[in-house]
Amino acid sequence: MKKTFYIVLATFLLATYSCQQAEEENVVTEVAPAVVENVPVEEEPDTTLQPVEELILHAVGNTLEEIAYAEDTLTVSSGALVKMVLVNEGIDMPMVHNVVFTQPGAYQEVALAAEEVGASGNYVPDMPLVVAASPMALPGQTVELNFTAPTEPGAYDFVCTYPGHWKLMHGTLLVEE
Ligand SMILES: [Cu+2]
Repeated sequence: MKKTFYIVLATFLLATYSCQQAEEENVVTEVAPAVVENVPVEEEPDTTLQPVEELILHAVGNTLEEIAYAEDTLTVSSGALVKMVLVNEGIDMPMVHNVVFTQPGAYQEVALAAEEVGASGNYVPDMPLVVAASPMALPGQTVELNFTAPTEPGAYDFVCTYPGHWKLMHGTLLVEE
């Protein structure tokens, strides 16, 4: 009778031990997939795969009759990260220039709205027609502008929004697929 009790007890203990072992195994198998799931998170920053394109634009001329952009057409790929540099080669005031990219055909409307905004608003109107705008470059200054090119291909405009400059200073931003 006692022997039977010990056998039952031994079987019970063994069963309990096996159960604990199974639970421990379960814990291990639960941890393993979590580690695997973490791997793609580390590989996630794919923004580095977005193409970066560099543009340079020169503002030239030293009288209000001569002012112009040296380049009348700039080309970028749709959706590209654009690193843009505007070099103001003017020497005297008021050869103050910026570059504002606008929706197709909108450069004049944006430039006239910019005159209303004035110096306190940096001559950049807050309107959907504006795609991106650089700071003002004083004579001899170089300014930078980083922006994302429109995803919709087309012939966009760019313009200097310093008062009166838009008539002579505008061009085309070709956004290609
Ligand atoms: Cu200008």
